[in-house]
Amino acid sequence: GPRYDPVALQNKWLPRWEELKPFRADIEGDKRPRKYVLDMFSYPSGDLHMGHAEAFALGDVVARYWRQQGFNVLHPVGWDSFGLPAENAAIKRGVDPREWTYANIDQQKVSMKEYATSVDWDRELHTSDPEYYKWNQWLFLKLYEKGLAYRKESWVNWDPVDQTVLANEQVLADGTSDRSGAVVVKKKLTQWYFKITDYADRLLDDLNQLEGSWPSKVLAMQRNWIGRSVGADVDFEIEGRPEKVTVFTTRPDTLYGVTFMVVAPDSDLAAELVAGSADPAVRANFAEYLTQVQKSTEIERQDASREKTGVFLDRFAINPVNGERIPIWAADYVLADYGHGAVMAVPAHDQRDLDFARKFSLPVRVVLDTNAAVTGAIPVLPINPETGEAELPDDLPPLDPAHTGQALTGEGRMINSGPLDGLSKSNAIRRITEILQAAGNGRAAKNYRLRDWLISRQRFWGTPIPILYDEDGELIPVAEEQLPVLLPPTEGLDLQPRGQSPLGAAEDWVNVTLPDGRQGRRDADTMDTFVDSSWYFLRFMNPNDETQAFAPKEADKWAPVDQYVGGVEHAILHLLYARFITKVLFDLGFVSFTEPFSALLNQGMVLSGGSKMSKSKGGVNLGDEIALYGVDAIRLTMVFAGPPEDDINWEDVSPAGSAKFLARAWRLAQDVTSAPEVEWKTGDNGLRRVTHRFLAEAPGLVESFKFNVVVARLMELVNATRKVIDSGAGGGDAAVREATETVALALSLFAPYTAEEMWEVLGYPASVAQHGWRKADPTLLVESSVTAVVQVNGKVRERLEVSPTIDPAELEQLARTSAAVIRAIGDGEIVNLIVKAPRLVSIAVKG
Ligand code: ANZ
Repeated sequence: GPRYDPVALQNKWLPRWEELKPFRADIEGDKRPRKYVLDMFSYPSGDLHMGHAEAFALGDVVARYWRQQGFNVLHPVGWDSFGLPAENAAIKRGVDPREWTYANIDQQKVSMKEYATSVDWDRELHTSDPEYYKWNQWLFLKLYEKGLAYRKESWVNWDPVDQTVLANEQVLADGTSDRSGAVVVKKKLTQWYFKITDYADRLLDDLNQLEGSWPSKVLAMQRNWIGRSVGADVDFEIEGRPEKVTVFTTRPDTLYGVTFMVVAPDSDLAAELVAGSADPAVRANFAEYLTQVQKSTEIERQDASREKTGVFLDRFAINPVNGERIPIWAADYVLADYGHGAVMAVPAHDQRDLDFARKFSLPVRVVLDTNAAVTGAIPVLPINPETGEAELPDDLPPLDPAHTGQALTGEGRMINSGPLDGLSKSNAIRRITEILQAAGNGRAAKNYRLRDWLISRQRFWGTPIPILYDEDGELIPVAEEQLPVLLPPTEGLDLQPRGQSPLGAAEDWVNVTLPDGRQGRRDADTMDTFVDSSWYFLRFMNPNDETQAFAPKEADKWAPVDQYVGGVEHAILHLLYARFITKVLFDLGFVSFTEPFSALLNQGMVLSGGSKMSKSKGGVNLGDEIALYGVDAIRLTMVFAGPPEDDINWEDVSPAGSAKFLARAWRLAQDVTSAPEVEWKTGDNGLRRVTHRFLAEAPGLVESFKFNVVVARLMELVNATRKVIDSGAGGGDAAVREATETVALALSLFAPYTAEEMWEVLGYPASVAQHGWRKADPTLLVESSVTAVVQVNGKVRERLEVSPTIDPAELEQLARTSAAVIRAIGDGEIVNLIVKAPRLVSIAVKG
């Protein structure tokens, strides 16, 4: 007979689908309920790889499933096509980044189509098209109007290899660039920022809405990134300076334990304070220290184990609660852009301050007795009858951080703290905040780890920032009607990174006539590509709309995205930015929801030899695997390997096994001899039960992402069907057709080519993807028998196969007549007998 030939099936069905467009979302007229399923769009840096193959297989199961369940599904595709890799490749090869980018897109597109992702190709978008990036510029102007886009001169993370600024999020934990791998350095530049910090509270609090539908790991990472700290701002007078200096502290309770103040060496405050010192040696010392500090990364500076360094600024502050005069130092463990860039140092209770105090011989004063119990009164200690003094138990550590080197960070009772004495830590925090507030030199305050989003890039291949400057540097936003500000041709431009945007050298482009006729210049920087991806999900409803970024009415009908699928590497950056922009658009009245992605699935990675595959490290090539086993077998292997969020070690799975299984399934359809009109009821009852159990269980399993379990059950169904065919009943049995159709419907989620072919062989028109799932017949779900257990004095003595609807009296009768039960009762007297039909008979016997 014919042979299962996956490549032939691909060649047959791919063009048919192009024609039929079975995956088109109906944006307007459709009455069906809607679902929006979105895979994180891909960066066109080369052809699709195994990682894409996993993510797209998983997302596609979800999209195909909801379609099958009767939903009008929007499952679009786009390309995140601006960015450095295109520019770097273009520089290397001397071509326009456009050429490289669009050639890669074409290649990925062919592969994605072959991979049978059920996307609506009519909605494809590329962020590097002027039709798209025009709306990035529109978005920028909206943020600017709202005061959410601003320019600031500041120290920025500088990638010395790519010669560009990096967002904090792009600096890896070891202080290197996530782009080039170079060690990131600091540089002072005037840059554009988006004021995401205005949204810190909402970004944090709204994560609660996503609990249960986003991976808890991602929620935790977002919370940690936003990093809200609650405490107080305290104002310190400075000798010889009219203005006070404010510090942020999470521990205002320790205010009586402050013995010095530390400011960030790279803050304006440090420079100003040291300039006020009369001692030239102090100023020289500071200057030298600052140079040294600027060579270290933020990550190094936050490393608590690092040897403390610092210099005395020859200035003094006054503690507002006790009037003490404390020296002011500059040290790099204090960061310029956190809190107020200055701290009140409490060495007894803060490890960093203690390390610093020990290094520079500064005083340490304990203000919290961590040996005292927190609840109830200070414990009554045993009194030594000879000395008459309270005796500390031996196992209590002495309150001597200056000598032990261990800061006292635990709970306790306040001491040496005037009005706070005797209070617990939390009560002291409350009390001192009130005291400060009443005296006007402090107040409750919050701080965030989150920084504003730096969006300027000194590179060519991105969205031009729609801002002009006059000769005085005065800023003029480009009028909305003038958008898009198009990227110029690359001809004659040197794209080589030089620390300034290459656009600045495009004379014809950068020099403009201002609206009032004067001469001006364009902002030559381009936007971070995370701007592009922060709102792309809103563009898919009307990707070709020339009048607006997106249609608010359509956006509200479809968004938020019901299921977002993508890698955990986007746990912070992309997701945080998309959440922020969604909230901004909500505030501007463009959308009526505040979270972009209702549910998130992070697929695991595909590993080879235990390590992540990548272009540089090599690994398994997707194209080769597809050539060997076929698309369907690869897709099936991806979903069968385990829970979607787990990594897949490609050596541990069997695409050959998947192909074999698909051939088995396909052969069932070949062997069915009955007509589509055959009466199901006449079929083999046992097989019908297996089929209907599967029909009943599969949807719940898919919805809880147990795709691998669905495949396992499907294998059982295929085996049961084969058994009936081979048992002599043959392919004419109605139950065989019913089971095989069910196999095809289920396979359409995982192995679309095989499923489509089976569906045609079974006598139906394409496409199986448009056919609904079948409802299970409840009468076939009733179990035909259950096991009843008979216990005598708690011990199981008999198991009986009985009907699930057995009468309790009948069950008791069966139990009483069982030989094993009679033996167990022996001469005893039955004192109690409980029947719980159909599962249990429990007999209590005495004597
Ligand atoms: C006094 C104190 C006493 C502090 C104590 C802690 C413990 P989080 O939780 O990360 O918000 N701090 C404030 N601004 C800083 C800056 N710019 N750079 C480095 N450290 C800074 O940390 C807040 C605490 O970190 C603040 O509370 C302050 O030290 C320090 F027993 O103030 B604390």
